[in-house]
Amino acid sequence: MAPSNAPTLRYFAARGRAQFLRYFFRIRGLGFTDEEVALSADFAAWAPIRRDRTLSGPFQKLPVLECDGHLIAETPIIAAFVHRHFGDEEKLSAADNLRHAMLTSSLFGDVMTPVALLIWLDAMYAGVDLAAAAKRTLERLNAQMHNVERTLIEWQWFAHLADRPVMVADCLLWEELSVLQHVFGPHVPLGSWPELAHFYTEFSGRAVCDRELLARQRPVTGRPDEPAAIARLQHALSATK
Ligand SMILES: N[C@@H](CCC(=O)N[C@@H](CS)C(=O)NCC(=O)O)C(=O)O
Repeated sequence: MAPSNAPTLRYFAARGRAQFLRYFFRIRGLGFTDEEVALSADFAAWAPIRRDRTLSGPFQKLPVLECDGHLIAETPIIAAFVHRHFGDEEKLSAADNLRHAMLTSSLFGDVMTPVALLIWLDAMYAGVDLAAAAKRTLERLNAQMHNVERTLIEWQWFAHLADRPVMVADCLLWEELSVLQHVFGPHVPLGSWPELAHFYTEFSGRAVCDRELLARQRPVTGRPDEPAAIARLQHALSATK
């Protein structure tokens, strides 16, 4: 189903909870307005938008998606809406739609969220043991990605990728694999997830994703001076070896 109007994606100038949607719209050639709210330590650009619930949505947070008269908040709900609205739900069986929903839910809750929390951790909790937190988070992420890989093999996700268009869940999986490498650098055990590593390098949307990453070099989160925070995390992980 083709939407009548191009949607507007409103989010911070960060990868965060919206980058996978940027990939999806671009890979599928769907016009959209990528409305970025500038990041700064005092969130000056965000304050007036936050106050205006016609822009910031019911919970005054981003992302929101404006599409065909709807103002949709909450990342998982936006992902489900996009999957349905742009015709992908009807291309899949009921079982496969459930699988796509399960994968996106797990990637939001078990990968995207802990990575963002870790990036912010020492800014939020002064004196926190960053090395211990980074090590434990990475262990849990590693276990999670093993489970994701095993399950996607069982679901024959990779075997059937070429039989359908790139969908929201693929874009989210690619983005989380990219973020894990960006944040954990040499510590991320990509090689121990061979099927995920293969998906990452061979993804048919990869050139578009790479172009988007190069065109706008956004941080993962709005944490001030995120590169230094990521360097501290990687240094802490090296020191715990
Ligand atoms: N449950 C929401 C969380 C959204 C959220 O926390 N967004 C953050 C940016 S990633 C935000 O808008 N922060 C600004 C604020 O809370 O004022 C979702 O899944 O979309």
